[in-house]
Amino acid sequence: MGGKLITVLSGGGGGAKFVDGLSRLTQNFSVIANTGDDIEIYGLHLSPDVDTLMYTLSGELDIKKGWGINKDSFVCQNYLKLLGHEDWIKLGDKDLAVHIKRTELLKTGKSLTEVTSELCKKFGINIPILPMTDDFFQTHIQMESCTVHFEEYYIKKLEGDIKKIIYKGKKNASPSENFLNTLKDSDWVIIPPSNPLVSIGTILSLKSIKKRIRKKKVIGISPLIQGRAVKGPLATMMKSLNYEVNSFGVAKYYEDLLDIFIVDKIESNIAERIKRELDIEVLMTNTLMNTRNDRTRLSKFVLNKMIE
Ligand code: GDP
Ligand code: FO1
Repeated sequence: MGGKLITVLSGGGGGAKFVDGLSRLTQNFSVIANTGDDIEIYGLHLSPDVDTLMYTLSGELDIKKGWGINKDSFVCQNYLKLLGHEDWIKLGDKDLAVHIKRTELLKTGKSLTEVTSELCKKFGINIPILPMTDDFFQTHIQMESCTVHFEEYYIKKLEGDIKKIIYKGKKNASPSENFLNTLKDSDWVIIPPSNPLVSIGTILSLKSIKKRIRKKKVIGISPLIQGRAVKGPLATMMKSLNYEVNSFGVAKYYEDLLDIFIVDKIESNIAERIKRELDIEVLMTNTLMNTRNDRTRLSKFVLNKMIE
């Protein structure tokens, strides 16, 4: 790999766990964070995937929930509820402080990239977490009877078929400068087991990004194991949108980008099919990241393949 950087595209769940493992083996990478989940709540700018990455890498994450800060309290949120505020999205007191600080810094005219970098410094994180864009971008989910922000769909666990994913802002949003620079300096791009439709697809929807990534070596890891998501609505979403709900469907989604795809070791049939029908090199290993060891082991597996 020499001194070359690695670019990792990431959502907040599977992506953050993988990045955590990778950070224990190398510091030579940057993380591009999906900002399609960004939303304004109580006038504050939330950047859920940036925050999950930040809390994970700093060891502050509430691991049990998979989001928010460990041992946080909800005094402010509970009081807001008493005052009649909607509380479908739970904001812990410490978490709120982060959103207040972010919003305040953004109001001074700083970009989301600059603000994220400042926050990361406070959290003692050396790995660059780079928002995919500094421009307005929100992922919305169109359902039969309504269209909602992805956060609302995700947190309220809304049921029913989804009709369309809307990348709001896509036309006017540019990839951040740091994203483009990091990509330029990278030989390899890693697509960890994140949601292809609303975490990675969001990043890939930005102008020129797919074209730039095609010039790199790309290694991806399936977020589905035996057709099931480890967490979250991916399987339901894929079914609604008529994708095959398994690792083959994910490989097909990334078909024009992938050089190597990693599927779980219990998926040998699917692995064969991906090789045969999509002509992508497929590797098999345990892809479930339950423990810190799992995370490092999977990252090592990926790094070893890059060194070969
Ligand atoms: P989100 O922003 O919270 O949705 O997180 P990501 O987009 O980064 O990741 C969500 C996806 O990661 C889901 O589809 C999960 O199935 C997948 N995922 C989470 N943990 C694991 C894991 O340990 N192994 C694998 N293979 N996939 C995982
Ligand atoms: N996830 C939940 O399931 N329930 C919540 O109330 C919730 C609040 C929340 C607040 C701030 C934040 O940064 C993330 C939060 N999350 C919550 C997680 C978030 O919905 C997910 O990370 C999604 O963005 C999926 O990627």
